Order: sequence, then C-alpha cells, then structure tokens
Amino acid sequence: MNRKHPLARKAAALASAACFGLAVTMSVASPAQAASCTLSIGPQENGRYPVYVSCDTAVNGVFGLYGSDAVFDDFRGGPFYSGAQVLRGVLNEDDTIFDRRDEIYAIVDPGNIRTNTVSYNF
Ligand SMILES: [Ca+2]
Ligand SMILES: [Ca+2]
Repeated sequence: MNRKHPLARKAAALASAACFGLAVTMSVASPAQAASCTLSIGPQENGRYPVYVSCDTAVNGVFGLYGSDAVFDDFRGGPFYSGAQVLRGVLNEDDTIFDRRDEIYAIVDPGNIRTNTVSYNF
C-alpha cells in the first residue's frame, strides 16, 4: 500500500518528467556536434592500397584500421593519416575457406569516430 502523500507522488512524477525532458534535449543536440567520417580504399598499386578518411569537420585526424568480425573486431594497424599506403596484409583480415571477405572500418582521432565499413575481398 502506498502511504506517500499525493503531493510527494506528484513531485516525483514531475522530477522524472524533468529528467526525461533533459535526456530528449541532449539526444537532439548531439547529432549536430557529432562528426561523421568516411573511409574509402583505392585500387591496389604496387602491392599497396591507398586508404583515405575524410570527415565533415575541419579536424581530420589520424586513424586506426579495424576488421569487423562476429566474435571480436581486430586492430589491423595504425595510426595512419589519410592517403596512407597500406600493405594488402593489413586489409586482408579474413582469409579462411569459410570467409575471405574483409570488412574494414576506421576509428578516427580525435573523438573516436567510427567510419563506414568497406567490404571487399582484398
Ligand atoms: Ca571480417
Ligand atoms: Ca580476405
């Protein structure tokens, strides 16, 4: 049985409504601040692939490359700058008879921004 005074219950409801309002404001504000970065990988030249990262902010930092996998994602190398020439072995993260497809993405600093995933058979 709830023995709280009706006013106390009303105050609690108002407090939770205020928290909810704050959360909504924060989630609306964050997309405007969050930078977005795009990874692209050019065609192989002399055994190396040019790797580009471009961000929609003035800051275009260093990045690490990762291979996306079901169990855990593995770090493939870095830090790199956009335009870095990387060896095929860095991008060839899956090379088994069951799965040769490579899913590569970058984490860009500053901000730990995750890029799109490039899926290709390197
Ligand atoms: Ca993979
Ligand atoms: Ca592969």
